[in-house]
Amino acid sequence: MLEDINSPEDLKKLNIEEKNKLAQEIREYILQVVSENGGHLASNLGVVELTLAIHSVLDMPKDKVVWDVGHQSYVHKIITGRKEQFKTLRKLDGLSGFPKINESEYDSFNTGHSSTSISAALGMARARDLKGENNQVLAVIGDGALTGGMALEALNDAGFSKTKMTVILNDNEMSISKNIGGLNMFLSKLRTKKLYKKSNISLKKILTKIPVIGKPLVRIIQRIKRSIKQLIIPKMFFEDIGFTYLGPVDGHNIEQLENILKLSKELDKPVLVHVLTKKGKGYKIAEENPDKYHATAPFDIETGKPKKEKKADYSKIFGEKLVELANKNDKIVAVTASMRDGTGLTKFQQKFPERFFDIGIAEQHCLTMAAGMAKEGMIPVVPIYSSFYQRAYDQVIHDIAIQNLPVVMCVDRAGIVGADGETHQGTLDMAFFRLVPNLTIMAPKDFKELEDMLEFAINLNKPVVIRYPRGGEDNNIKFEKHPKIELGKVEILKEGNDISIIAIGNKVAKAIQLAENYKEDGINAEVINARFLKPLDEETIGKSIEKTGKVITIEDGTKINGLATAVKELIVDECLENVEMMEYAYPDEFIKHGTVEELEKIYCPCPNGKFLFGHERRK
Ligand SMILES: Cc1ncc(C[n+]2csc(CCOP(=O)(O)OP(=O)(O)O)c2C)c(N)n1
Repeated sequence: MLEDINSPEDLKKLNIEEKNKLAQEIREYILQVVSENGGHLASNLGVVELTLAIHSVLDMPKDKVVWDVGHQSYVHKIITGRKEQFKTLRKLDGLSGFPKINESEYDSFNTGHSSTSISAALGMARARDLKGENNQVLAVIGDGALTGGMALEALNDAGFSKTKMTVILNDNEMSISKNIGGLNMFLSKLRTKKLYKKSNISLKKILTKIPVIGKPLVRIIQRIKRSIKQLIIPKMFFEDIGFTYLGPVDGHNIEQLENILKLSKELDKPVLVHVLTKKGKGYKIAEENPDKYHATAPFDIETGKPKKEKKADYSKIFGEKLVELANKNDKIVAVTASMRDGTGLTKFQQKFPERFFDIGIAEQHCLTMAAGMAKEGMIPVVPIYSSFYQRAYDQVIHDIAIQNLPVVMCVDRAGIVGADGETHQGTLDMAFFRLVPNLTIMAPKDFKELEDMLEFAINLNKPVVIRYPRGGEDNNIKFEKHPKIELGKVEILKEGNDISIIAIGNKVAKAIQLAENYKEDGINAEVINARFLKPLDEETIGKSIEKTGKVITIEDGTKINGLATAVKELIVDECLENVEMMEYAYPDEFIKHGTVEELEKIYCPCPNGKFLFGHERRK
């Protein structure tokens, strides 16, 4: 079947039985490619039938679909002319794992971060109305993403606006881990209403008897349905805020899905279609462990085991140290925005369930809630991926920094993260956090320094940011010494007179290697582990630069407003004369997808591992 599908038009020619066969083939294809390339498996296996139904009923690219988070867009990509390219999924210059408007006209809007789809779709629907056009606009959002504030803000606006659009709620009861929260409790009431399902079936029967669905008739049906439903479902939230609620419908039954989508198309107002799916559907190992197979590294299909042994990573070290510290200090609490496993908090939850809070995919609420706890004497530790901290910037400023509250903000996945691409690269946090008064910002050179920094941060009684990368330590360098962390003080790793190499975080290992390279040419470099981006150890760094007259900065952040900028400011402010400077930092660009190693090479300005200065550089 799949062989003949090159566009949604080909799909439309198939009958339901053929579409079911196609669904099976697509599952196998996704499994094959993701097991080789890595990627988001379980979410995609769960939306195969839903995606086929959407493409059967809609007329894309005229009609628009916004995929929330976008990690579940593989099926959509496969049937919109990217079947062959799908083999290059997440590879450098290959297909992105997320929708990209530059990749295909079928991708209506870029996504990657959660809970944006309803806002974007509503914007598109309003633009359509202003232009006098009549295309369909759909947002496909998971029950996890629905816990994000933006999604609720958008529902509020869309329901009230009466704008014609459809929100498909893909409800699999899972975020990455089990979904949480009051909304989830509400959805579970909807899921179990058998009577309500029946009323849908009768609705379908009525509709199939009528060749052309007249709008007034649909409205009458709506009214009947509504009155039945109000009897059954107390406080029908979606309807009360202005949506017509259709469902729940079996998300693996293409025929039922097509029927309900056709009905939603006829309604001239905001509609929410509640679709029940199973995460990991069709691959037993993922069905049983949907959290583990939400996003996966390459694995063996037979056993489900990863192809490469997983080594210790910063998140794991962080989680273990936090448990150790929490054993001694009962003020420590851990808060996660739906990323318990990814941020290393699983053990903490097991050990201290009452001091662990998963608050949903809601980074803004997460930080302000943590601020509230800190205000009342707790020490909240909040690990969030760097790119998701972007969401909570004002909460960090307004609720934490201004009140100088002791929240320990752990920025996981800092720097280039690789295959997830531009929405997930963690390259901006140093730049945006450095602007904020009252923040202390640090980055460890290795695991042990992360442990020391975490302990230091917990005792600091001020807002602190600790940033660390995805994955593990740099295996080429083993640091023997770990002098005590002191606020705003560097660690001098090697003394020298010719060049000052100043690095931060996991790039400190690179600084050591660079110094070794220079040694071959008889150049004696001083190597400084900055430890703190803020407050910067201006005295020690200033003296070193004054001594050598040449400085190299290395960081896994942007050229703008990171370590390089801080050192430049120091040079100018202190009137250090005749200083030559080279910086190793990421350019003012969004960084594409590929492996971390490939991307470091592309975005690294030192081709042969050495930096040139002055006239040599100009040549
Ligand atoms: C702002 C933000 N925070 C966290 C994430 C990480 N994340 C990606 S998918 C996901 C769970 C999504 O659950 P749901 O919307 O129910 O979709 P499903 O995968 O279950 O289909 C999370 C937390 C993200 N993409 N964006």
